[in-house]
Amino acid sequence: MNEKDITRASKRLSRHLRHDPGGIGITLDSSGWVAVDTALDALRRHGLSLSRAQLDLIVETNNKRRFAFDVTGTRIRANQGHSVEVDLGLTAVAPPDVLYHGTVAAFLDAILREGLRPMKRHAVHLSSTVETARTVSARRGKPVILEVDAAAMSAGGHEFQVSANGVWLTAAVPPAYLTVT
Ligand code: HQG
Repeated sequence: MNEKDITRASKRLSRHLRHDPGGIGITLDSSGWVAVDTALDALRRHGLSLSRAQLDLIVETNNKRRFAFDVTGTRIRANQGHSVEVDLGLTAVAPPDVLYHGTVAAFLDAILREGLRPMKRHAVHLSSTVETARTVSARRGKPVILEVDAAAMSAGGHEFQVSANGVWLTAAVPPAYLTVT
């Protein structure tokens, strides 16, 4: 598999493990897991043939560690980013004092008015570094970086979780905690 094939397969996995399991006829359990054999069979029936070794390579080399196997190695899930209902079983943890969110100018007025909302996903995605926030926003255009006063949010009772791949998650960020950098 070359890099292009790996990226293509990774995008396909993201789609079905986060948003559209039904598109290949699989069902995720309540924690987002599906049996590896089931997923590979379903992908094969829908035009993407991957061996287990190739799947291992995709999971291991993914730049954002988007996927994980369970401890037995027989099930796979996306680490975060779902739009389908799943409970990842993450516990609330104290965030760093400051977190960042990358967006674009077109969304700024709405965000400063109503705060950050999860939109189609389960949670608002935040990062501990400006660099990651910049990369996230650069997918959409010229980055606008928002600083989130996570310490004040936490003190105010807002809960934070961190996914297995280091993405900070929270239900919503009211405008009072946001500063445009
Ligand atoms: C914006 C990718 C209007 C928000 C990335 C964002 C990330 C609002 C968009 C991960 C708003 C939602 C998540 C409001 C938020 N009004 N717009 N009130 N509140 N927005 O993709 O954080 O490659 O769901 O600024 O790298 O951009 O898929 O969230 O622009 O880690 O693994 O609404 O997705 O990861 O977009 O990205 P998204 P995101 P993967």
